[in-house]
Amino acid sequence: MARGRGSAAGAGRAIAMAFAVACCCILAGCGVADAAATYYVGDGNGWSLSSPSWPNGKHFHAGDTLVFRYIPWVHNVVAVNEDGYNSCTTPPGSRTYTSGDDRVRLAEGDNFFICTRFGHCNLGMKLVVYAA
Ligand SMILES: [Cu+2]
Repeated sequence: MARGRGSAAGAGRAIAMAFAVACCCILAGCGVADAAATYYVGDGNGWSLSSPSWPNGKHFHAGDTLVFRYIPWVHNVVAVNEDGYNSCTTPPGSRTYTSGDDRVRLAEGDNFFICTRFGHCNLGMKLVVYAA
C-alpha cells in the first residue's frame, strides 16, 4: 500500500516535470529548427565577385545571420530591394555596411545585397538569399 502510493506520487512528479519542460519549450521556442544559424558569405573566399552562386544548395531561415567578410576599401554591402538588386542602384533607406565584417540577420523571403564600389554590382557582385 505504502509502496503503491509512493510510485503514484513518483509518476505525478514525472508528469509535472514533463509538463514544466514542455511549457519551457513553448515559451523559449526550443527545437533544432528554430536555432538560428550563422553563415559566412563566400565561405573562405569572403564576399567577392564569385559570391552570387554561394547560396546554391543551402537552406536559410528567417533569423539566420549572414557574415560578409571583405577588405573595406575594396567592397561594401548594401541591403537593397529587388529593384536595387536588378538595376544595381541604391533605393532610399537602404542600409549600407562598410566594416568588412558585417553581420546581417535574414528576414523571411528574399534578401538582396549588392556591392556598390567600383561598379562591382554591374560586374555581378550581388547576392540574393531566400530565407524560409
Ligand atoms: Cu565589391
